[in-house]
Amino acid sequence: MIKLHGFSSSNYYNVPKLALLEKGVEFEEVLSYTGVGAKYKPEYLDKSPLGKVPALETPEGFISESRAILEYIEAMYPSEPLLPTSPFGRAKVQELAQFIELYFELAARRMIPNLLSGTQPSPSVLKEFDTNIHKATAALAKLSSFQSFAYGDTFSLADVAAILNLPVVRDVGKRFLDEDPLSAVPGLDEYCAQMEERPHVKTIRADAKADSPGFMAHLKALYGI
Ligand SMILES: N[C@@H](CCC(=O)N[C@@H](CS)C(=O)NCC(=O)O)C(=O)O
Repeated sequence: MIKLHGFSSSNYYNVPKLALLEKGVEFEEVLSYTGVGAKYKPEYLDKSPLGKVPALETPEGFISESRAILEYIEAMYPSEPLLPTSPFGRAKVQELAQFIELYFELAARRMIPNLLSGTQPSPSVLKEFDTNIHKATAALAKLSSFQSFAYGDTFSLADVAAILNLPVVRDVGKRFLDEDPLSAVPGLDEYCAQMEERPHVKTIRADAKADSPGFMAHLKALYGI
């Protein structure tokens, strides 16, 4: 059976996890927090060269990078597809997923340490986030109208990206900008509420909540935060 290495509080880990759950693929979860190196799981570097989460253990070896893992999952388990059949549709889903990761998740990620440790980000980082996120928010509405799904009329990898990454951006915005930068995207609130009702999204949220004390204890033990 394939094994997914990582931890359930990680939005990147949850990307392949939600894909596997939605596709009904059996898999085993192997707990591994971030911060691998001399003090913690140095052997993990053989699974994921930069020590990043997630990593997928397959009969042929390990795969790191969530996007590559998704590609493997989709090719190996084609039933319950998470990509449309047409080349154009596939590209549009990937466009949206990549857009969300690059211009939302990565913009907010720089402030996740602040969110976790209760510290203030540097004013220059915050200003850059503020500028970039408002630009990206206006552009997002051009890529999706967030009706029932982010793209087309079935659940896809665009929904996986949206429902796992956009809430983090909202948390960062509300905490450090005193506003939800995504509130201006038409349809997004209703869409997110609907996605949260999906049974596998509920599992992801419940597992993240259950993992949170362990992750915080790990951060404290490793970094003192
Ligand atoms: N590009 C990677 C990013 C994964 C990533 O940044 N994961 C975080 C956890 S949410 C991590 O491992 N951070 C530790 C680090 O960057 O050293 C992917 O798509 O898998």
